[in-house]
Amino acid sequence: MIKSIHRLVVATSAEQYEAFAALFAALGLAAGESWDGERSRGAKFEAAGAGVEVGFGRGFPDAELVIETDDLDTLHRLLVERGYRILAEPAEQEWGARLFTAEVGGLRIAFFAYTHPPPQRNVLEGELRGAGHRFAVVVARFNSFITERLLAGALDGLRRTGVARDAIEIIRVPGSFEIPVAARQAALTGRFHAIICLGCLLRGETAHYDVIANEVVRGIGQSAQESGVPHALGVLTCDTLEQALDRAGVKQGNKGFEAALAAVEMVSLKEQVSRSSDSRSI
Ligand code: DLZ
Repeated sequence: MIKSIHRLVVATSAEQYEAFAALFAALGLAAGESWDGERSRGAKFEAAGAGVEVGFGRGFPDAELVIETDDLDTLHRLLVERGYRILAEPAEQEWGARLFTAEVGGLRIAFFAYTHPPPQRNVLEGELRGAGHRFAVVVARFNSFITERLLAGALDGLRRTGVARDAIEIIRVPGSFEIPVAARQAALTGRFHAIICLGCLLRGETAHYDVIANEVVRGIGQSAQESGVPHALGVLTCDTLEQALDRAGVKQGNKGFEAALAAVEMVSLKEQVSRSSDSRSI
C-alpha cells in the first residue's frame, strides 16, 4: 500500500532551501514530517489533494510543479508582494482554467484555478488592471519614516497593475487628520478614478488617539460615499513604531501596496457595476 507521494525538490543552497520552505508555508500547506540532521535537512508540506500527474499532448503548463487554487488572484498578489519572480502572468488556458507561472530557486511552478463550470452568473468582481485610470495618492508627512514606505508600496502596486506614471498625482498633507479634506477635494475635481489615502497614527505619541483615528477613517469613508469615487484606506493605526514598520513593508507586507491594489480593483468593479446596470436598462 502506498503511504505517501511527494514531489522532491532538492535545493542547491541553504538560501534556496529557505526560499522553497517559505513559499510552501506561505501557500498555507500543512507542515508534515521534517528533519534537521548532520548530512541534510528537509521538510514535507502536505496539501489536501497531492499526487503525481502524467501527461501527453499539447497545452501542459511549462512547469515542474502544478498547484491548483480556488483564488488565483489572491495567490498571484501574495507572490508578487513577496517578490517572487512571475514568469507568465495569469492567462486563460484552452482547457478551461486561468494559470500563471512563477519561479522560485530555479523551480517553475504553475498556479491555476478552473474557470469551468463557468463563473457564477450575476457575480461582478473587479480586476487588477489599472491602465487608463488616474489615481491621487494623499499622503501624510507626519511619521514620514513610515508613510514614505507606504507611498513607495502604493506606487509599486499602481505600477504593477499597469497604471501610467503620469496618471498618478501625489498630494502631501501635514498629518493624517488632514487626509479626509484633501481626499475629498481631489475626488470632487473629477480628475481621478480613485483616491489612495496613506498615513500613520501611533497610539503612544498621539493624544486622543482613538478620537483622531475614528475621525480620519470616518472622514475618508464619508468622502468616498458622498463623492462616489472609490477611496482606499492605507492609514495605519498602530500601538508602536515596531508594528507600523511591520505593516509598511518589513514583515507583514506593505499596506500602501494593498491599498493601491484595492483602489485599482474598486475602479474596475465600479465600471463593471455601471456597465451591468446599463445593459439591464436596455
Ligand atoms: C499632532 C499629531 C500627533 C500627535 N500624532 C500624529 C500621528 O501619530 N500621525 C499623524 O499622521 N499625525 C499626527 N499628528 C498630526 C495631526 O494629524 C495633524 O496634522 C495636526 O494635528 C494638525 O491639524
